[in-house]
Amino acid sequence: MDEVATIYALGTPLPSRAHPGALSVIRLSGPRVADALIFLTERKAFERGHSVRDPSLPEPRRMTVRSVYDPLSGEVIDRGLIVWFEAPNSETGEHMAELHLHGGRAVVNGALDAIQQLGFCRLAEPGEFTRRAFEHHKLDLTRAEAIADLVASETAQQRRLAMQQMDGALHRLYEDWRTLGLRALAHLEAAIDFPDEDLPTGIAEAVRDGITKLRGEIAGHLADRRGERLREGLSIAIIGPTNAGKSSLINLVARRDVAIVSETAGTTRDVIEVHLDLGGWPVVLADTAGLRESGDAIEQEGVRRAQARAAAADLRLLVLDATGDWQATMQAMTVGAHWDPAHDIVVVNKVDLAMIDAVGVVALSATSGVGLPELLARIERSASQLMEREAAPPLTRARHREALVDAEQALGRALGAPEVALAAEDLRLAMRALGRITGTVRIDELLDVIFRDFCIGK
Ligand SMILES: Nc1nc2c(ncn2[C@@H]2O[C@H](COP(=O)(O)OP(=O)(O)OP(=O)(O)O)[C@@H](O)[C@H]2O)c(=O)[nH]1
Ligand SMILES: [Mg+2]
Repeated sequence: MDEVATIYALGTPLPSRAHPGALSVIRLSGPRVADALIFLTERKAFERGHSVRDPSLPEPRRMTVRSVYDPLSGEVIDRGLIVWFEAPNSETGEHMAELHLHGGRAVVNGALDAIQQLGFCRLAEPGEFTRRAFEHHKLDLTRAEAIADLVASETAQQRRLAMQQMDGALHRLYEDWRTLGLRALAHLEAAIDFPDEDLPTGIAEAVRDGITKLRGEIAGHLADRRGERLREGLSIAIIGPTNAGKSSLINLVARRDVAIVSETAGTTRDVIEVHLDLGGWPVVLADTAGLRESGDAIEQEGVRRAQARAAAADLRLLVLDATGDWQATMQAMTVGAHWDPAHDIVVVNKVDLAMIDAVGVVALSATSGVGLPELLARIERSASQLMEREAAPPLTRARHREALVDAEQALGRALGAPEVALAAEDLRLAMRALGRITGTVRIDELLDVIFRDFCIGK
């Protein structure tokens, strides 16, 4: 068997001339971290091939000031804070060390070169620290994914979701389901092993009820799109008749000219998107083509896309022109399956030109900004209603969704199976699918892809 390599990597961004950092952190993990620490922090120890101090390692998990030396020349590269973590009490479960150095380019390059010169460490591959933590049972896959999400999170709500998942909320949910399923499976297997003694009807019913309940919970979880919305952004479509001021509105909210505004009706043809943080909610706001009957083929296509976007959006803003008969347009456009009166918002624009007197709608002047605070407050309110936190943590990744769909379908087949043995087989498949999410059931070729995927800083 190959010896496990001692790996190292810069954990903070590589400093550039334009962006040197105050600090940079280099991490090491693996069986020879203690040697590396001694050779890097004791001058000439590398030449001698051993340490003179006793005990030469700093106390574990305590920051210690040390000079870092070039092992070959003995030159001081920097003086910084060193931490030694003795296995298994480290993030990866292996011996680990952190070098907290000054964030200059020459310091970082000098220290990385020094480690390379030791000859027994290699640069970590993408995701390798996380993978080792997983191998040593320090993390399950959902927690590892949560760390990647936390690093990538841009809004406060995304951060909260990632923290919840990092605390193990999803891990517990999926493992609890698996435990329930495995218990039912044990009963079914007992029935197969002792076919003559019929399963007491009480138990058969309990097993059936258990599977039905489990399947219902998974289906409910699958129907819940909050987590994916939070990761990808809540999608909001701005819709309405031509010339109502939809593009003016997106420019106002985005505080820059993302869309062309003109008095020519039918200006916007394509869907234009901006990513925003509204009250901590990540939002993808989309401007669309004005809705009207048109002879122009390009504009017709724009209208078709606008309608598709409106239908697919989580939230719609209907923009109307206060100088026209906006009540009639509102009545015509707020009917049908795609309009959700509880969350969708009617915006009556151009109130600088015509006063309006109406309740339930937002009065706005996209040119002056009057009414914008009310509009933003309404969007935030709708967003938090749509995303309302329930007791159960939401599903966050397509990878989980796929496995849950497999599990749910297998449970459905188990319930309809004509024989106990077939039901048990389907139940086993369902439990395997659940185990794939947390990594309890290992699929090695999948793991490679997953870890490369959530490698931090890539
Ligand atoms: N006075 C006034 N004019 C506005 C206001 N909002 C938009 N306009 C004007 O209305 C015209 C149409 O604005 P747009 O933002 O291009 O309208 P649109 O809904 O995107 O139009 P299409 O893309 O053609 O569907 C432009 O001349 C804007 O300057 C407003 O609040 N007050
Ligand atoms: Mg427009």
